[in-house]
Amino acid sequence: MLKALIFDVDGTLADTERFGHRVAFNLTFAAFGLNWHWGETLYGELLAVTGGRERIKHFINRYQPDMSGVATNDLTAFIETLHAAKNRQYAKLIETGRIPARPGVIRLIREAKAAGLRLAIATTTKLENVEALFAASFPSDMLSWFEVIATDESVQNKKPAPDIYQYVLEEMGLSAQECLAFEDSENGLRSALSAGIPALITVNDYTENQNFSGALMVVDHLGEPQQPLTCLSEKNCADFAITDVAVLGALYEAYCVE
Ligand code: XBP
Ligand code: MG
Repeated sequence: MLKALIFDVDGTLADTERFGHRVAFNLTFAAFGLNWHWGETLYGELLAVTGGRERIKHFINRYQPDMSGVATNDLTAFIETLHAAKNRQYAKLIETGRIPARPGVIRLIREAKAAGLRLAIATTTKLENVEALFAASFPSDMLSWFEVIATDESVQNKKPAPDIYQYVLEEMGLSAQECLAFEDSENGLRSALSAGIPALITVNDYTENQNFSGALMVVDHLGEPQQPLTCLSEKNCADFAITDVAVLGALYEAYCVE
């Protein structure tokens, strides 16, 4: 029986990458006097590396050969400082409320709670970033509906490793077959599937051309009555305009129950 929905954050609940994290990284680089700029295209490429600290490290290795002489400890400390400053910038940007929840997200969370489904979050970003997003762009108290909020702080190996989803399952005392995951990226999908959890994908501009083989369904967004979704996967796309609890239940019964 379907018991819980587990949501990724960045790119899934809201389009936080292009106008949130990316902008915050650039403001931080400028504040530190670095002439680095992550344009939209470069950021799309850098997103292959999950985690802000890991992304900065990858960027330095790939694009800043001048820094190759810096001792590893110094570099790690520098990246840590830069990343913490980026998250402060991110919180300021998010506070303005400029990044709303994606279509259908708040509706589905409400319906799921009303239907008695349990809720969790499995994200690569930090807890403070999740809190900032919910405070600014979600109904008050909604974050407290999530009984497990698994973040950067929860596990060591980031997506596409299964660790974050395994952590959520353990905390909730559920098996993978009792859950559905919501993701926007190939790394996120691989993470959920490696933990055995079926996953539904809502793509965005950064991820629409990624490989989503194995996904339960791929859609452009979760859909609102006034803003119907478009199904992008060949399989499992019945004729429905929104992803609601009844649709999820039907998909689950049809494709996830052995
Ligand atoms: C997406 C990520 C994150 C964000 C930036 O995570 O890979 O690294 O880009 O956040 P998810 P941090 O989709 O799993 O939420 O800088 O805090 O890592
Ligand atoms: Mg994501």
